[in-house]
Amino acid sequence: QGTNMDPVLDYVQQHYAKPNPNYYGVAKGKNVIIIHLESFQQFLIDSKVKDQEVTPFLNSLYHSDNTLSFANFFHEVGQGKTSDAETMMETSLFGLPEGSFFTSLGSNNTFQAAPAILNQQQGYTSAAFHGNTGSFWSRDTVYKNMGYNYFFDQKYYQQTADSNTYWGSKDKLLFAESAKYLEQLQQPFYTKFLTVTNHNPFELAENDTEGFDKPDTPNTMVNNYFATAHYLDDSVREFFDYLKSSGLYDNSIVILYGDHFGLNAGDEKDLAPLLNKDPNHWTNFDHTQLQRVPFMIHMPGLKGGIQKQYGGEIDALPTLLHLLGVNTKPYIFMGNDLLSKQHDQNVIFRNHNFVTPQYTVMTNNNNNSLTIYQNSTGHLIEHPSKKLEQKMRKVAKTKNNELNISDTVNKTNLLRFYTPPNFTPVDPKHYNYQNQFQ
Ligand code: GP9
Ligand code: MN
Repeated sequence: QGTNMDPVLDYVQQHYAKPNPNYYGVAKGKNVIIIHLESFQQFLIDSKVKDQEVTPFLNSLYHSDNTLSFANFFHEVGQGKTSDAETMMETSLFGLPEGSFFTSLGSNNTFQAAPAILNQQQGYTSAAFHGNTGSFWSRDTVYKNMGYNYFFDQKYYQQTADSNTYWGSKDKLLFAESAKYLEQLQQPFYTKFLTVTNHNPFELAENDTEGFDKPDTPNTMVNNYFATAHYLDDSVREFFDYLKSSGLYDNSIVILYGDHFGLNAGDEKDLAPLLNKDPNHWTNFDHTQLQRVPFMIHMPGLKGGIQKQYGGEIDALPTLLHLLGVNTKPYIFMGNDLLSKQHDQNVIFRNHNFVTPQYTVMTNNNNNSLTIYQNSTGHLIEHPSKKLEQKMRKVAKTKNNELNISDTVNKTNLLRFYTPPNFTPVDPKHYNYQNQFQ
């Protein structure tokens, strides 16, 4: 066909990790509920401010025997922020080196995305719930290409004087008002709830965080971040209460993930004392450690526990599909199953820095040098051995190749030339998000 699919297929085949037999299919036929925790960083889990737990409910989920909790899971977004996280979570391809894949190409490209795969393989109905305007990040068109059956955007939620923050419906209202739509969905369903309240500048009315005493750092952004994270935590607790009382909890698997950092690099020195770190010795290593975000998989009866293996957003979809008993081999995915013995634990960021279970590595494009930190100590390795240096260069090469392959697929819309067996490309014309269930 004159396309560049061969190197892509080679990479995907080599990089495939076969499912862990202890987990393959354990969630087969369950409803899938994905909770997108806006700007939520892993350091919030188990953190305390003035003796108060910041996120008591998420902490309880993190430590639940029925939750697979990934302690070393990193966001991998670029400028496309939330939309990059969605790209990775739903397609296991990366966002672009510049800009947002959703807004620049997502409205026209062919996808192999979770909603379509699950619909065609296992009869799932899909829906996205988000309290911001539907056209933000071009979601109203991109979701059609992904095969989302329903998209409930801002116009499906009440708009009153105090129902919104700048980014849309407050999270508690989003969850509460989504129930009436959720209940009408054909099961099994694949759904995602995109929260917004914990978004920069983290502004929220005092009475929404009553009883929570913010930190008193000199940085308002830092102080507010803990308050909106606390609110988000409580909104998830309320949603779980609803899931349990409605009975949906018993036949659902819930995935929770943080999309990316909330506090910018410039705010980290003010955050440092709250993490018992010295702001005067804040390094690139420390900054990179803060790129951890939650990834939790919760289901009644699931054999959970805190997972130490390293991974990132690119790995979420193959992990989930294997739990649902879907063979991922036919699809063009860049990530691989976090639960597989063959899982690739090297995590690349969009700026080409990367982490391995042992090292955190900065790549300097100007002089092609590597700066290597030891994860166990946080120390810079001043004079790395030739052997270590070579090993890290090899990782850099492989992972950069992964980014390049993903970019080629997205930038040249390669999936239009490659239809996996038993997959029908999505026709966006079949989807319409006006007047759903009203
Ligand atoms: C907007 C929300 C925020 O709808 O998803 O996106 P972000 O600014 O985090 O990319
Ligand atoms: Mn975001």
